[in-house]
Amino acid sequence: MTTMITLDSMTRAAELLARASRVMVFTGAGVSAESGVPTFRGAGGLWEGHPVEQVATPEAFAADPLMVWRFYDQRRVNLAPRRPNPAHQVLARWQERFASFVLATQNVDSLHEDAGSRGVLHLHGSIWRVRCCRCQEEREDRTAPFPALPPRCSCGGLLRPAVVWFGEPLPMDVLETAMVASERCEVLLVVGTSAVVYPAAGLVEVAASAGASVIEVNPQASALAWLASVALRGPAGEMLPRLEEALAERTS
Ligand code: BV8
Ligand code: ZN
Repeated sequence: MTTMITLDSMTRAAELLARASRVMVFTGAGVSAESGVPTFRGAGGLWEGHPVEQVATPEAFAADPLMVWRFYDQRRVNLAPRRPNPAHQVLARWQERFASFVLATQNVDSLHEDAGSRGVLHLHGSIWRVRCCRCQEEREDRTAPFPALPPRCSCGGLLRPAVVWFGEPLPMDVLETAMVASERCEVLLVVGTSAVVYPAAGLVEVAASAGASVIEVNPQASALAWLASVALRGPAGEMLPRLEEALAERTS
């Protein structure tokens, strides 16, 4: 079923991109929805079963590492078979298409990389990386499920998911790089985020106030929809391939 959107919004979005040489994309859980990954908020959201303050905070982990690991181990098991959808694939192709292209994501999955994106800015870390609470060693670990929970480091220390929990600072270098890119970009494409989590969502405000044109791709209006000059109100897996087509017509 093709989502009916006003043709002029697709045309206008394509025209903005056709004229841009510095493009930035900011994604959230919605870009992975069509890969079968549950989003956080809204019906059937991931947080529904687990109020976020109970599982995605350092306090929750300190109080009950086993309960928090049960949540993350289950998410890793569910994520393991998931594959990129057409939205991830379009974004991976666009890294060659523009003179400057930066992709920043709030997602902790690796579907952008699996689709071929490189240098992805992971503002909230990665569910596929673990860090030792004792020796701080951090590494990629795809074991799913872990044979025993909570998993331990070779030093005997407790491992934690290398994600950013509520109340924790974002990785400074990653946030800084993303902020600079949002100040410089001519177009910011905001794909599949409710834009309620800060400081990540602040990227949209920084880009807009620096004069970028914001295009939102989301079936619903995000909290920052008012900053968008164009909204493509449909699923990213359908909207981005149509946008790629409309762009090709303008630049062939
Ligand atoms: C910090 C990683 C300070 C873990 C996540 C009041 C009280 C307490 C805290 C705060 C407060 N006010 C503000 C804060 C700060 C807090 C915050 O912003 N809270 C919000 C909720 C109010 N932020 C923090 O705590 C951050 N840290 O501020 O630290 C500090 C500074 C210095 C020193 C010490 C401390 C840390 C925030 C990071 C939290 N970690 N996740 C994990 O994943 O398990 S956040 C979590 O939400 C995910 O990362 C997710 O990426 C992020 C945002 O959610 P979305 O991606 O937008 O997903 P959502 O489900 O919300 O929306 C999906 C969208 O997709 C919808 O719009 C839907 O319409 C759309 N969609 C659906 N299908 C499709 C689609 N779109 C396109 N196509 C489709 N097919
Ligand atoms: Zn260790």
